[in-house]
Amino acid sequence: MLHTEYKMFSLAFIMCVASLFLCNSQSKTINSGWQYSENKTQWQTVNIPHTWNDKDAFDDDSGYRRGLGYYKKQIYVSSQDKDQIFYLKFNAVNQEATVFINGKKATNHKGGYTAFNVEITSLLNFDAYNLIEVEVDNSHNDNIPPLDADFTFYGGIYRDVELIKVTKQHFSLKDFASDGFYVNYYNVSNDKAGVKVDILIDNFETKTDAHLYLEIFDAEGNRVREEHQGLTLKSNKTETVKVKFPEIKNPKLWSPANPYLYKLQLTLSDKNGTILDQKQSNLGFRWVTVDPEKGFFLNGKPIKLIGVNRHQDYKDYGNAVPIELQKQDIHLIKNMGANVIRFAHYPHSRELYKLCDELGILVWTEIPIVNKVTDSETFFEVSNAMQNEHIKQYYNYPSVVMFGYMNEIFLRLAFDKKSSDKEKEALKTTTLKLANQLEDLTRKLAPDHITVMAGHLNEVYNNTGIADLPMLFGWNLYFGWYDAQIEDLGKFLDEQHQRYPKRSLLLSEYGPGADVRIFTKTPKKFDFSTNYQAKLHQSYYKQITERPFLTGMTAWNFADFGSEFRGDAIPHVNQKGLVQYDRTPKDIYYWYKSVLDKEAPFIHIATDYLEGMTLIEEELFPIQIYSNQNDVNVSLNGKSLGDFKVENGVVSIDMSFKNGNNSIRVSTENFSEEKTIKVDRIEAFDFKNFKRFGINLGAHFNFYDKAQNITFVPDQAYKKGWFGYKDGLAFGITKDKNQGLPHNIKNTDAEPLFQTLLEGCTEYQLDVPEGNYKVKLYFVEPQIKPTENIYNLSEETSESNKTQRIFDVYINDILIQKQLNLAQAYPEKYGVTLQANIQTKKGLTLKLNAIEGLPVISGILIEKLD
Ligand code: GCB
Repeated sequence: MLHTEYKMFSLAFIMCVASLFLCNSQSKTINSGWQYSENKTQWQTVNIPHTWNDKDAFDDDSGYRRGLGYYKKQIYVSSQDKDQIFYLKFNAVNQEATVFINGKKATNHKGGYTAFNVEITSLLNFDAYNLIEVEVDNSHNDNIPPLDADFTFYGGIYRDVELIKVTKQHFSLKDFASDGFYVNYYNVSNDKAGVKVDILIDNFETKTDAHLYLEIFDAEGNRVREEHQGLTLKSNKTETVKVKFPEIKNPKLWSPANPYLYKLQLTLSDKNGTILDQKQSNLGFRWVTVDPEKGFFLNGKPIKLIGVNRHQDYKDYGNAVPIELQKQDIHLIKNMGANVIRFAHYPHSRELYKLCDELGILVWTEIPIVNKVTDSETFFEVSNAMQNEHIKQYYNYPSVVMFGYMNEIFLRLAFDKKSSDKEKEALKTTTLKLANQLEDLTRKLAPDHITVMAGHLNEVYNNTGIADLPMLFGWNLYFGWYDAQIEDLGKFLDEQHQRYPKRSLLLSEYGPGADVRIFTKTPKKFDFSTNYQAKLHQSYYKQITERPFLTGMTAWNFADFGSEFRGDAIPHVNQKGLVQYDRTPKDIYYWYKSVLDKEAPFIHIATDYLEGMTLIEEELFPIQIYSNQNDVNVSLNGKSLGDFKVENGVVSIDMSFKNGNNSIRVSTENFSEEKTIKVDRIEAFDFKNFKRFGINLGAHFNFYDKAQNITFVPDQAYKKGWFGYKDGLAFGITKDKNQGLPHNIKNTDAEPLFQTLLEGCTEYQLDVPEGNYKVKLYFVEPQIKPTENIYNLSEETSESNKTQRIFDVYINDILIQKQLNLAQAYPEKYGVTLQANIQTKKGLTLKLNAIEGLPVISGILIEKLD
């Protein structure tokens, strides 16, 4: 949108808002000063948005509180308003809410991600304070989706609460908490576009005459269409009024490249012209289709959908995230160059969809029926009600083009080792029955939208035929992570396309976990390195864009997110984000920008992790440079390394860094980017430049430990004049398997240092020169049964071998610790450190003398003392 257009549009919008104050209906948030309690005895004052799980979902392995939470608040209602109708609107309460007004039950609502309204007029006392009480429950409930999923089900009132006061005639507040009107388009093309609106009007009085006035404004604020209608509203009924505008000639179409919005305003007035109620909506002229051969079409033109999935939670806030912070996400996603967001796995705040309208981002939105269903009647009812709420509340956003209702719905079934075949067949039948109901409902309620569903890598979606129900089927594929290799993605999709040529496909999820503290020259599956993240995303993008039949791809996930039972490199967090949990972009975010955003020249030097990097020996380190330009010139420490062609958004250069500060400069015509990185370059034999030296035992990757400001380098077999293990085996992810690593290690943030280790190592040698050293050793007991994580099950986890390990620790034959028994002394997964000062003539030899079982060790840090 041009700047001036935007200004005029804002002006029109301000005028609409201003007229709201003249109108007799109003809504205000009542978010501040609620009382909250877990037990109804001790109360604390909180503001909405609020959750009670922002801390306990991250602290230890004991789960998070799933149960009841009580909220209360007083509101004063004046008798001046005694002719008004009052509603409370709860924009989201997770997951079941029972509302009481002055002690009387007003409503119960099931489902934590959609809004609900409750009419409270008859329960109010006028010229008095009125008590609102909300009993919230986030316990596991077999009747409310999601039953099970890879994200935390934070309990609380976590979106706005509104007090709505309306006159007796108003746009309906009873239709699944929608805005009371639904915008449809007809005959939309480059030449013309029509708008039809279905409006529901509630009358809380006897037969009344009223007047309905609908206007369409263009983005410049010009009124381009208007319609009037006289109404006679029946006594105490909801009236449906249909208004069809004549087509608008030469409309400006809406698209991600040009998100041109018109505005619809609806005004309801009484027979004297007094405004009773007023509503607005964005209008965007667009139409979408999918083709199994040619992909996704917007306004008749092919468009490859490339974007992200988003979860709504945020570091330190749980799901109770201030809306302005959430809006930043949408701006970040747009700035990355994405043209699509899948709001996973539930409807997010409505404000964000509105922002997608304005910024130009296509939207897939869905309800949280995830992993499994139950066959209870209530579960079916709640699911249907949820989809009604979802579609009706999100219907009018032009950005919303895809409505979904299930994610990986056979995941639990696929990993179910207990049920009989008969039970499994019954569950399939139930699932299909619900899927059919929801598909029919979605098509009926949203006939111009694309219906969608996502499945995981399993034949069951084909066998049962469930994948053929929606108009577009999304595969969530983790080749190169949970399954097989990165390169297998394309083969799988080709095969599916060949077998099901009539099915339209999207890659609805993909991505590895990545921790910005982990980096390596030899990225491997499951190592959480940012380098592996780069490798996987870069290859996936190529594989998808090469295949025109695919409608597109949405990365899993835009941001790291909370999943309480998980243990990645940060406990309780799923780290597949393109940005961190606090939204700091990881390098991969910038890589996407370099391939997607062609607007202005862009360069990014991918050095997320190089803060205080330690390099050893004569190492060359591969540095990736991301750019949307064709060629870049690169220099290191003032010396040109030459011109490089950018392919698939990347140039990768092996760089030789000197000890100290190194400056990398990348330039194109008229544009350049520079970064300085500090390198500790430690060399074999003389250990030159060595002040502190850390080794990440059993690991092939570097780990940057912020607390100690040091990079622990990868481990190696002993080399003369240098360092390494003499025996033992790397344990953990270095074997290309997640062997049930110790997760959520107490008293440390340095999980990746502890998570990889050497098992059975009896001797470790460092050939340091003569001197006085502080030596710190890191240990953890790894034989702890991994947390049940169905997302990791394709990696075989072996039952722990419970033999205890007892060993003596010596450095240069000095006994540091007798009979170290980690399991006994530190039963709760403690990250244990031992420290000693050692004076040596030459070298440090660490000995772990086994008394019982195999000794283990995770890390070594030595510091040269003066
Ligand atoms: C999936 C799920 C998603 C998980 C993701 C993962 O397939 O749909 O909810 O978070 O995998 O990271 O394992």
